[in-house]
Amino acid sequence: MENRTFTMVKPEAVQQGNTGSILKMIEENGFRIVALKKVQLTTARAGLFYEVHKERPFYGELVDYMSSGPIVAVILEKENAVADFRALIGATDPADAEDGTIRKLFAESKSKNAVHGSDSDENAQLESDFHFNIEEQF
Ligand code: IDP
Ligand code: MG
Repeated sequence: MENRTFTMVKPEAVQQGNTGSILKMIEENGFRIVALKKVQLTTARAGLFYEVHKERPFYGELVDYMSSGPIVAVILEKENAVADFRALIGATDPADAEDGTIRKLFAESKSKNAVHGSDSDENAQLESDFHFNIEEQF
């Protein structure tokens, strides 16, 4: 799955009505939507998704936040998808994100930072499988 990545539009961006603008930017930057759904994670599912961060001090806050409202989960396809998508979203903290990036434009804070982006091909595959079965991918 080297040409795919996984993203979520996070609860605050969905709630603020930014889903469409964010998806438009993603498509305009050459990513093809392979799968897409709006879903609210339970705290248990959010905890599982972010299990790699469970020792980090912000884990509890992150799990509460990510289960606080619906998210939009998306699988994306493009050559060099993981790295190109990380470049498009910008740094974790919008204060450090470059102008024109999704987080610079839409994020509220380091925790409420509008979008998720997979950090490796391996995690893109795991995260995509977490949210979608094969019949939901086109
Ligand atoms: P990333 O989303 O840019 O890959 P990670 O370090 O993987 O950043 O962190 C996962 C998510 O955890 C971030 O997107 C953000 O929502 C949240 N987060 C990261 N660092 C902090 C922090 O210092 N305080 C609160 N939340 C954080
Ligand atoms: Mg990460």
